[in-house]
Order: sequence, then structure tokens, then C-alpha cells
Amino acid sequence: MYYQPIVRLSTRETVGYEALLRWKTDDGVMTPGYFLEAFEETSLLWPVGRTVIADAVNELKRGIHKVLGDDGFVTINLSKRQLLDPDIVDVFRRAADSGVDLAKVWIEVREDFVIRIESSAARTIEFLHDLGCRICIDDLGKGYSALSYVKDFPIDVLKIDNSLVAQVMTNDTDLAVVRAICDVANAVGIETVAEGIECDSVLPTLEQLGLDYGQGYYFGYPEPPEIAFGGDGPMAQPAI
Ligand code: G
Ligand code: MN
Repeated sequence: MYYQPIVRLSTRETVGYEALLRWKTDDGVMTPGYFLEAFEETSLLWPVGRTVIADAVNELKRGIHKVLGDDGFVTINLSKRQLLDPDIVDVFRRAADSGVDLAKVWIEVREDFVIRIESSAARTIEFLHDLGCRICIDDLGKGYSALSYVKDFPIDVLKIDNSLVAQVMTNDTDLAVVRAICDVANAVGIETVAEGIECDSVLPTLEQLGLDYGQGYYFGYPEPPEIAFGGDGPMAQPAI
């Protein structure tokens, strides 16, 4: 697992980390784009998915709280099939029972999935929110949705996709879309994250638009825990 910082734009301080799955091979480190779809179609998804959650929760208690204090949070990406897993809520419930503050666990669900969500997955989102997790919509803006799901789901955070963020300086339509997203979010008390920030020239515009957080190579690359949080020896066996 790799961890990438999420920064509060007003102060530029790191406030949390996104847990990102990586697969180390002899040819290099692969990102989920190359293998997740294959996993999704096999039973491998379940153990891999559980390991991701366990690792992220464990790292929250160790590395993240070590470098950010108790307010630091971790975000975990859940796929469509994981949200359909009837046991997934229990995985988080057990983490809470072991002393993890689930308010510091943010769940990322891709926007294209939420738009066509099945009711059992929708209930999972509600259960996780009721347990205290913060629900984030990931990759927002890839499909220019109408944001109508914000009234149907307990959404806490909107993560605006790289492609939109990259265009706010040069494309008036994209700027207007991001402004509209921020206006809706601010009006209903949802927080916003700009993804894919690669240079500082876009920061004043993002702050002006009212975005709360930023993430991207400009602030930090996804790194393994020993680099992201400093050496702490090998991870203990996950508790869940
Ligand atoms: O879909 P999601 O937003 O969870 O994907 C995050 C992916 O985006 C990670 O694989 C990460 O490596 C990549 N990423 C993170 N920051 C940047 C960035 O600044 N630019 C680009 N192009 N990709 C990024
Ligand atoms: Mn994500």
C-alpha cells in the first residue's frame, strides 16, 4: 500500500492520506488501473480488498497518527463489488470495536458507480456513514453529473477529478463546472478536495473557488509507509 498526502489548501498542512493499492512486480510498481478490473472479476478481490482496509486502518493508528496526531485521517477506496459484499460493514464495525475512530476513516466511492447504484450498495453507504465513516465521492466530474445524488446519499466530501482540476485555468466551462460543484457543496455543508494538483499556479484559483483540500504530485507522491511516515519497522499483523 502507498499513501498520498491530502492538504488543507488554506494552510498547506497535510491533514490526511489516501491509501492507494500498488502491486510491486519485477518490472516495477503497477497502479490499480492495470490489475483491479481483473481482480474484480475473480474471488481475489475479497482478500485483497480486506487487506487494503486492514492495512489502511492499521496505518491510521500508527504512521498517520504519529505524523499528524489524532486528527489525521485515512481515505480508503471501495469498489462497486466491495460495496455489494454483505460483510463489509462488519469489517469496519470490528475496526471501531478495536478502538479506531471511524470519523477518521473516509470511504471513497467513484461517482460513476453512485449514479447507477443498486439499493443494497446504497444501504452499505448509509450503514458506513451511520458508523461514523465520512463518505467521499471520488473522480467527480469525469462524467459531468448533475450532483443529484447529494440529496439521496449521506455525502460528506466531493473529490474533484484530475481532468477538471487541470482545466480550471484554461477552460471556462470547466471553471464554471467546478464553481457550480463548490457552490452546491458549500450550500449543503459538503467538503471538497481537488485531485491531481501538479503545480502551484492553480492554487489561488482553487482557494478562490472555496475548495477545502488538495491532493496531487505538487504536494506529494503516493509513497510506501516507511517513506510517507518514516521508518517504524515492518507493519504488525493487521488486527481485522
Ligand atoms: O481514482 P483515484 O482518484 O482514487 O486515483 C488516484 C490516482 O491518481 C492514484 O493512482 C495516484 O497515483 C494518481 N495521482 C495522484 N496525484 C496525481 C497527480 O497529481 N497527477 C496525476 N496525473 N495523477 C495523480
Ligand atoms: Mn480515490
